[in-house]
Amino acid sequence: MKKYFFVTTPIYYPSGNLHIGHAYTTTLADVISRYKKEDGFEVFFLTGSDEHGQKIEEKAKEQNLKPKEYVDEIVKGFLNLWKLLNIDYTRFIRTTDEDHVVAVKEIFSDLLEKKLIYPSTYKGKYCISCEEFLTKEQMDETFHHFVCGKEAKNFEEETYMLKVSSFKKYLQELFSTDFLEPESRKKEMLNNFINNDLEDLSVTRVSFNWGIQIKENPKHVIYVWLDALSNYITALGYKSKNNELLKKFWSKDTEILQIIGKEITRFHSIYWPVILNSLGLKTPDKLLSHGWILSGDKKMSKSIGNVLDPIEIINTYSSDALRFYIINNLPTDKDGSFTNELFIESFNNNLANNIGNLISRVSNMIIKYFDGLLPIKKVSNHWLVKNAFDTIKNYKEKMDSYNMSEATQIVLKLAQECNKFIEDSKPWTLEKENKLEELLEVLSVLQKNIVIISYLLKPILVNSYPNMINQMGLDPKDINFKNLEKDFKFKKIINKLVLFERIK
Ligand code: ME8
Repeated sequence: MKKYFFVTTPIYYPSGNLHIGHAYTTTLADVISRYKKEDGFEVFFLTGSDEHGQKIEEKAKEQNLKPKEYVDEIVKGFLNLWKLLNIDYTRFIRTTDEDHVVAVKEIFSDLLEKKLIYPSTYKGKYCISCEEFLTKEQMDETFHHFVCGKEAKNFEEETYMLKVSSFKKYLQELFSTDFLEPESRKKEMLNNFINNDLEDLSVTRVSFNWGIQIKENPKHVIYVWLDALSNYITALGYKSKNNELLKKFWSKDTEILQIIGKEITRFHSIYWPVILNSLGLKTPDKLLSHGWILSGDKKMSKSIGNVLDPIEIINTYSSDALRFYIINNLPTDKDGSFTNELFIESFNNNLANNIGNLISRVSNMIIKYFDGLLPIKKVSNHWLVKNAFDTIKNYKEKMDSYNMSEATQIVLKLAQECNKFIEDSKPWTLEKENKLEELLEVLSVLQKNIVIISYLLKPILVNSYPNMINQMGLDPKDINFKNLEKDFKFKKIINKLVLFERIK
């Protein structure tokens, strides 16, 4: 039976250029998407830009541009970054895309008709920078938002409200499942919102224009979050004539993973399921709410201005190096750091000294001792090859539960074992003592293991993978999960490439 996988990132605000934080989420999604493809899934990977709202309207005004002109420029930068970082999305949705705009209007009308949206007024505090109505728990005593440090403004406006409060029981049931990860975030949502004052959500605004107008009362534009969250289904053709993609990728049999940063967990774990439930659609199987990349002890963020530019890092090192650091060094269940020192240390330890060194030692020995081609030798019963087969199984278990950092570390551990195996078995001595059968076995074991290691790192090391595999005398397209444990027909190794040269 065909397996389907749908993975999404948040759609980012084009209120400035993207930084390492955005690269983090998008790389997580890209790596899991590439892994699922290798594992036989048909995959739809969605990312995009969240272009409406007061903040964007104000930014455009500062530059004397129309909002659309302003976002068009910034979005070009998004696309360029994703290209440089090898992000292989299926669709890049913009909330100004015509099909999205039409569908959001329909969604609003549908919910209004079902009386799940009703006209009202809203009074409270609003953070423009985060486009979020704040509760008192989210601000300090001078009304500064804990997340971005900006002062929230008084807000009183005619608005339409979504009846979130009547979904308390539904949400409590949803939160008794493992749909939201990590567990700590679940508790936070239950204590602060669901089991506390579960308030209705304002879904339209009248004090600015840059948004999707509702048909029923054109002075209202849809408040960014109803517009933005809907992208996950409008991108698949929800409310359009052609909804083949929706049937495939938002069905009960599809595995749906949504990856977000922890500050938008409330929107994705409470309001989004309420909207989906109101529309009669299933809730995603997993909402992975990852921690922040910090700069010092603060969230790296556009509004604070303490950001690192991923393009600089890609140009200085490489996109594979950045992808590797993100996946290996930034586990999703905690906050993480990104500094030049940590980045270089991780690159040198893991990619240069461990993986790169292993590949170059083994390919050099195959060239030196066997003229680049080992006579066929079956090694699948060797203990180290058996370790590699276990590694495949353990890696898959971790990847299947979206634990990409641990999956990577399992592979790195195998590479360390291989390096140690070289030290212990001393192939150079075997050659001197003319123990050619033993030498052949050692090198055949290592060659087989390097193919496995390289293949498991393929979703991360997109540009390096073909070189890693060529360096072992194989063609990248010859390898897949189905034949990974079988015997390969290696070709003669000619090249001596230096992969992952140490950063000085
Ligand atoms: O919130 N560490 O857009 P946004 C880790 N448009 N991840 C980070 C990060 C950091 N320091 N900074 C940003 C929005 N991110 C809305 C989303 S979705 C329907 C609408 C990542 O441009 C992380 O994924 O502020 C976070 O959730 C997202 O960027 C916020 O991007």
